[in-house]
Amino acid sequence: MRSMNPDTLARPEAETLPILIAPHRILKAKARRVAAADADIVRDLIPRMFETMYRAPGIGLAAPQVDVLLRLAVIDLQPDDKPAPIVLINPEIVALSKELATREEGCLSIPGQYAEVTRPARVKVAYLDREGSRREIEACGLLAACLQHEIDHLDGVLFTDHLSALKRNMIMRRLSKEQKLKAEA
Ligand code: K1U
Ligand code: ZN
Repeated sequence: MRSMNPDTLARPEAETLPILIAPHRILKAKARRVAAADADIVRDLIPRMFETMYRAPGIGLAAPQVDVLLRLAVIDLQPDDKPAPIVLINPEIVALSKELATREEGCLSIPGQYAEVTRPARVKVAYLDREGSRREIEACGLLAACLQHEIDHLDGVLFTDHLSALKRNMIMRRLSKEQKLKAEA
């Protein structure tokens, strides 16, 4: 077996996984915590999630988006085009700033749709890394938004849930139309 690329945590031979598209009941479900008994599944899933995210392309991916209801997510913002992979197992938000920030978000489960989302500007997250070591990360900017977006996925929350019903319905109608056209093509 070829080894894992230590830079990206992807494996060249890792198969990509199909990404669930909203509306889908799995995307609205709460994922369960990763337990010691899940070690083999998680070890196999991580490179496939990175490969799926890099190929999409995206900067994050949560396990429920690939039909796995576990509290696991991967992120890579690739600052300066250099890999900076983060594996989050059982992530928990331990602090959120009162200050808010608004930025445009997309979602691999809501392809082609973007909207301005307002969230706490800074976040502190506790999690286990892929070796099972306890870690904390403090973030602002895009990483803070991405951490909150991925943790939302683990609780069945989509970025559209942060919008008004009017904007949410508009995005979901547009997505449905575009998906139908894509299926017909
Ligand atoms: O979880 C997801 O659906 C992935 C999502 C993460 C995210 C994006 C923006 C703000 C918060 C969270 C995406 O990666 S959407 C695609 C995207 O943002 C992107 C794609 C290519 C290059 C750069 C960004
Ligand atoms: Zn998303």
